[in-house]
Amino acid sequence: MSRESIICPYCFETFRHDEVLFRAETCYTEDDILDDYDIDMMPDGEEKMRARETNELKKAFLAGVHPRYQEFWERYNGTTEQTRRSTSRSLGQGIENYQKPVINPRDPRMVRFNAPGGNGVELDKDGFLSSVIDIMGNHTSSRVCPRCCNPLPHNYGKFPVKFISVIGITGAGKTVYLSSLLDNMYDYADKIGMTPLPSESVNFFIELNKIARDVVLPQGTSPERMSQPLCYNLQYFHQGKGIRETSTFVIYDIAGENCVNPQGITNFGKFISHSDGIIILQDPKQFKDIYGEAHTMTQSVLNTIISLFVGKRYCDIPMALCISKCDRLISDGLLGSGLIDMLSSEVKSAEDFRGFCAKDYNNISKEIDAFYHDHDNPTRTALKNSFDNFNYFAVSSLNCRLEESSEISSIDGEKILMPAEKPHPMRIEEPLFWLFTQFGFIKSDIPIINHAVVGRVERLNHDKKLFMEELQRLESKRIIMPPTKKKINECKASIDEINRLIRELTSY
Ligand SMILES: Nc1nc2c(ncn2[C@@H]2O[C@H](COP(=O)(O)OP(=O)(O)OP(=O)(O)O)[C@@H](O)[C@H]2O)c(=O)[nH]1
Ligand SMILES: [Mg+2]
Ligand SMILES: [Zn+2]
Repeated sequence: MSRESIICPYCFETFRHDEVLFRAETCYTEDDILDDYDIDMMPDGEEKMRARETNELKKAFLAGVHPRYQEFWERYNGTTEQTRRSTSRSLGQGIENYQKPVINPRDPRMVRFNAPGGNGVELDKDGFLSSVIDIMGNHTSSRVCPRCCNPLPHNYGKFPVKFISVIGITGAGKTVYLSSLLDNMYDYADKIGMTPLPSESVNFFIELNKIARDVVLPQGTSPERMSQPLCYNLQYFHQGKGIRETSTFVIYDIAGENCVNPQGITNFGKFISHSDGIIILQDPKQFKDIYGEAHTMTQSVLNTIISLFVGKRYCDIPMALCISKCDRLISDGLLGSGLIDMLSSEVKSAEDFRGFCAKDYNNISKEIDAFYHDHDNPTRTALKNSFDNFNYFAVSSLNCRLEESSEISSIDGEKILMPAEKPHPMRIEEPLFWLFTQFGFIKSDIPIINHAVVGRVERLNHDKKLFMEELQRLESKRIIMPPTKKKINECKASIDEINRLIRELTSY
């Protein structure tokens, strides 16, 4: 259990568990508050004093958006936080969760100090400040970040956190992917020996973006808006450390458009630069030789990612390049039968234990690499040259017949589609499993193919060629003086070193 500082999943500021603020359930509106003038006019006495006291207290619990919350969301065209009405215990109807008064648990005028000894608030069984009772007697466990006042999910901060960005152009399938992935997480996680803990915010996201037969697909989000981060706790047996652990995952849904324009990079870059893993969803229409639509966005996105992790020769953040909607490529006859067979089969656990099945995966990865070679070699080259830890995936979150519904999208005015049969997602869990192997959470049966190695070996071979040419030039001299002899030896040593590196890299 981590008692270290907590990183806010919104503003990335760090703070201690007992520095959090709370959203109070006690909540008044302007209508509940008396005009000071009316109190002044009351006859002097105890009643007047009590009225003034109560009125001041109510003012402290006045509904309204906290200025720091407001400031955070201004650059994203307003908040995307929604209030789940069925579970909201909000007193005032029509009051959003983010309008509830923010109270400071260290302020005895706002909260009851009911810890033994009456000096402070009570901590939970893990020693965390996770709930308080306000001075009006109402309990709250809605913690918010002390810097940006955004909500912290239940238990957030107790476990180590991994941040994952899912990036893709508008319409690439991010929302459908995340909703399908999270909705099926119990079954997927089980394959690798993990157990997801219930998460109200994730359930709410799935409810809002339900993927099912005869239910309209989610409407797109405009790119400048920021979707709520999705926080998820997973329990597992850490196959590297050999102990049971819980980790928190925070997943961000980021429109690729924000990785190419400067304003977008300013606003969204921090989510990417704080990421421990990245999933890029590439829409099949981005293969321009296939569908004739010129979308070179993927390379711009890659360049932006590289520039966000400056100071490194390679970008070593694990990156899953993932073709979305691969059912389209299949139905359009663009994938070979071998790859189709592999993609159509279920993601399996490793043969002897609940880990990553690289025996199956490596073949898929090789085939998709070949597909990129044929259809989007610039992206493939950019990856091999600049990323030290990437891999290829192809997924379909729907893989079912779609029909037009009668609903019209408020964004592009087109009819919204809906699945006409039960969706049959294809291998959507695989990129996540791969990230887990890279985080060291699970093991794979055999070493996982690493294409970046190929790029590095290519570069080493190129360097070796230059040294060999230099060696030839030096050795061809008629008279070899000691300084030349020294250079020859240096060249030979460099070639030996390169050979050693190549052997090391290709020994898997
Ligand atoms: N054939 C097929 N279509 C898909 C699949 N996933 C998504 N789509 C289609 O792509 C559309 C867009 O998917 P979204 O998940 O909303 O895309 P997004 O990346 O979230 O888009 P924005 O929110 O606009 O950035 C869906 O409405 C579907 O019509 C899939 O696996 N197969
Ligand atoms: Mg979306
Ligand atoms: Zn914050």
